[in-house]
Formats: sequence, C-alpha cells, structure tokens
Amino acid sequence: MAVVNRPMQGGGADAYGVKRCDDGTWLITVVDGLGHGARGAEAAHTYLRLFRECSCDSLSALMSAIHLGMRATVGAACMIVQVIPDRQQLLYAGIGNVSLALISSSGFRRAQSARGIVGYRQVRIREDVLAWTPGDRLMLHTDGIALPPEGAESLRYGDPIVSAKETAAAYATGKDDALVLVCTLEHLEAVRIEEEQHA
Ligand SMILES: [Mn+2]
Repeated sequence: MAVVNRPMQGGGADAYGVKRCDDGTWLITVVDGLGHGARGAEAAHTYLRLFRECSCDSLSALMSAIHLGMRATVGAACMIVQVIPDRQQLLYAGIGNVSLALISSSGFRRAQSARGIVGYRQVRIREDVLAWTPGDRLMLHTDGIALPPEGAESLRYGDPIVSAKETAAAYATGKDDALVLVCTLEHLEAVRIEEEQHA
C-alpha cells in the first residue's frame, strides 16, 4: 500500500487510515476535512480517531457512528473500503468528494459516493460491492487530484508507490491538499506506507 500526501501550505486536511478487523477483512479509508486550515485538519483527526475506535460490525454502522461523532467538527468528505479477501469482494461507502477506482488489466472502474458531508445534517449511507481478482489495484484520491475520465496510465503498472507519486505529480490541481492511495488487494497483509509531504 502506498500513500502520497501533498498538503498545501497551512493545509493538511487530507488523511488516510487502515486497520485489520478480527474477521480477517481490512478497512481502508481516505478523508478530506472541509477547508484547508486547522479546522479541516482537526475534522480529519477526529474522523481517523472514530475510524480506529469504532467496531467493524458493518460498513454502514461504522459510517453512521463516524457521522454522529463528527457533529462538533466542520465535517468531511470520506470513502471507506472493506476488503474481503476470502470472497474477493470489496464493499465501499463514500460521502462527498473522495474518489475510488478499481484498476484491472481490462479497465478502470470508478465507484460513486453519496452527496453530503460527514458530520453535517443527514446523509444517506449507501454500501455497495465490487468484485475483484488478484492483480487488481485499488486507488483512492481526494479532490486535490483531478483524473481524466478514462483514468491514468500511471496507475496501471509498476510499484504502487511509483504509481501514486506519478499520479500526484501529473494530476494534482495545485489548489487543494492532495492525497493518492494505491494498493494491490491481495497483498494487504504486508502494509507498507510511504508518505511524501510537499509544503
Ligand atoms: Mn479537498
């Protein structure tokens, strides 16, 4: 798993989290706290604390608990993915502008998020499923990255950290914090995080 995180000056509201559940599944998340300043970073921090502390019972239950726990913050956009190795399935639930794509030899499949803000008013939490096969890659990114509709060639091959770096270099908008996470789904037990900070 590779993460490239490029906060803007005075930013730092984009973040990621990963944890293994007792049932052998993995939870991976990317969050973008609203705004760029300290309040956005605080929202992302609260989000990750809730992500770590809340139980893995179901993805929707986890998202609901996080939504309630975020009420005192400015709110955030997020995506949570549950990787189920035994079934070669991936469950996901997203709210707001964090993008997910599954990249295989045959193409680039994007997933949809629900509208709204985590921690603010009511949100409709929708849980969806995607099938994957060994070799497929998962990519998550915040809205500081603008990918073309057909995806990016840099995401298809090579070491995930090289893919993440090249994608951030080529597609960061430069107007917002930017975070890209890339991983191969069958190698999650060997989690390797590399972060690159750009002031
Ligand atoms: Mn953003």
